Amino acid sequence: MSTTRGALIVLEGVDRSGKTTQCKNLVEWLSKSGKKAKYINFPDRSTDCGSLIDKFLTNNQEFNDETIHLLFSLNRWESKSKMEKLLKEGITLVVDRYSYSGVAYSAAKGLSYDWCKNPEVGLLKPDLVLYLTLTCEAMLSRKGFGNERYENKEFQKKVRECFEKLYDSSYWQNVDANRSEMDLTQVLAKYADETILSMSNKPLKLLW
Ligand code: FDM
Repeated sequence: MSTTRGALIVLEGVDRSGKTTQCKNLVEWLSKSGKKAKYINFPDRSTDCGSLIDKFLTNNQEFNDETIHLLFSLNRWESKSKMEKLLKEGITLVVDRYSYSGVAYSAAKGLSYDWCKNPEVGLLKPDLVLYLTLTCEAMLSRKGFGNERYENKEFQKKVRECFEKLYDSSYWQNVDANRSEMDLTQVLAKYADETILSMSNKPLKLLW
């Protein structure tokens, strides 16, 4: 008996756009409506590679731009088989950041888009990217940035521009995050539901 597959749904957006809260709300909403769904996030700081990334983000270790880029990519590669298995078991994955953060944050530091995309080629391609948009003013009015690397407004503006260059209307959906938490979850859930239904019998695709 063949099982219909789960959908690969990625949430992206600049810092403070509410991605993590929304990913968790979405998993809860999907589970309550009888669908199998799981939260996954990148970087996954629980692996050896993830612990190096954590040291870098918390300013306890330095890497040059290329090296940290490849570590972020490796961190996705080490999850690929597990993700594929879960999707084939019919579990929808709601992923907090993915290759798009990888490219946008490194390109914002000046690396070329093509170079940044290359190590991502062959990873699972999301069925849907929900890109949470916020105006600069709304981003700056939200609770302050923390102490991790990249958490400053000038850099975040550059990251936003880089994300916008990655936009692909064939599987991206921009969603205005400047609304109440529950309203936003409802909007995302509608897109997620449509994708789960339409992708259930389609083969998984690969980036890029
Ligand atoms: N980040 C995240 C990257 O620079 N590249 C990547 O591939 C990924 C997945 O790491 F500043 C950056 C983005 C953010 C930080 O923060 C991770 P959170 O708070 O754990 O999402």
